[in-house]
Amino acid sequence: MPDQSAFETILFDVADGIATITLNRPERLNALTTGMAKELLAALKTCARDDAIRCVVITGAGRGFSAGQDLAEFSQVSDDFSVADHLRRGYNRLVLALRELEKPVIAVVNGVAAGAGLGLALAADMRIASDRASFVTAFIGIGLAPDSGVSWHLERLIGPARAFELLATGRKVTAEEALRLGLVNQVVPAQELETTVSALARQLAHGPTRSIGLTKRVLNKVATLTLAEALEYEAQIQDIAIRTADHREGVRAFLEKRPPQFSGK
Ligand code: LHQ
Repeated sequence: MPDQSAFETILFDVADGIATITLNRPERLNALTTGMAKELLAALKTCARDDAIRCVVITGAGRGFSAGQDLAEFSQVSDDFSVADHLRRGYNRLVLALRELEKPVIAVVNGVAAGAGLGLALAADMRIASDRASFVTAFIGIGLAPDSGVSWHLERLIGPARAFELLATGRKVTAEEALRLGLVNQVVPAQELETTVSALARQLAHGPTRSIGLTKRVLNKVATLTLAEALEYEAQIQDIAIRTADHREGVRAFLEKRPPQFSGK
C-alpha cells in the first residue's frame, strides 16, 4: 500500500475495510492537476489490488468537491500540447478505473463538483451530497465540449434533453435539484454527511464484495446489450457468483436464521 506521505495532493486513508480518498487542494476547490490525477490513479490501483479494501469513498477537503481541471495549470501549456492526449493519460484512465473497480465507490459530494470533477463524481456508483453541494458542467463556460465521461453519464442518468440543457447552459444545479433529477442518491445536511456516509460505507464494506463487484460488472455491460444478450450475460456472471464463499455463507445464514458474516471472498 502506498504510504500516505507518497501523496501531495490527495489524502489516502484505509480503516475498517474502507478506503477514503480526499482530494486535497482546498484553496483551489480541489481543482485537478496532472500530479493529482496521477496520485488518484495510484490510489485507485491500490484499492483494486488490496483485498482488505471493500469500499471506496471519494470526497473533497474544504468547501468544494472538485472544480475540475486546474485552469491555471492548463493556461501554461505549450503550443504543441494535445488536449486529447492529456485526457487519454489522465481523466479517461481515472473514469475507467472507477467504473472497472469491482468494489463499491461512493462519491461524497461535500461542495461544488464541476467539469472533470463532476466527471469523477458521476463515475462513482453512488453519490451522497451535502445540502451545500452544487453541480456545474462548466465546459461551456470556457468554450469547451464535455469530457471526462460527463456526456455519457449525464445522458444515462438524467436523459438527453436535461443533459443537453446542463451542458449547453452550464447553469449551477443545487443539491435539491440534483436529487430530483436523479443525479444523486441522497442529500443530507452538511453536518450529517460524515455519519450518513460512514454508515453506508460500513454496510457496503461488510457486504459480499465479489457479488457487489459482479453486480457492477453486469450494470456496466448491459447498458450496451439487447435484452436477450443481457439475460445471457447475467446467466454467465451468476455462474461465477454462485461459486463464491459469500454465496454459500448467505444461504447458510438464511437457513440458520442468523445474519450473514460476509468475508468478501
Ligand atoms: C480554480 C478553479 C479551477 C483553478 C476555482 N482552476 N482555480 C479538460 C481538458 C482540458 C482543459 C480544460 O478542462 C478539462 C476538463 C474540465 O474540467 S473543464 C472545466 C474546468 N473548470 C471550470 O471551468 C470551473 C471554474 N470554476 C468555477 O466556475 C467556479 O470556481 C465554481 C463554480 C467551481 C465555484 O465558484 P465559487 O464557489 O464562487 O468559488 P470561486 O470561483 O471563488 O473559487 C475559489 C477559488 O478557487 C478561486 O481562487 P481565489 O484565489 O480567487 O480564491 C478560484 O480561482 C479557484 N478555482 N476553480 N478550475
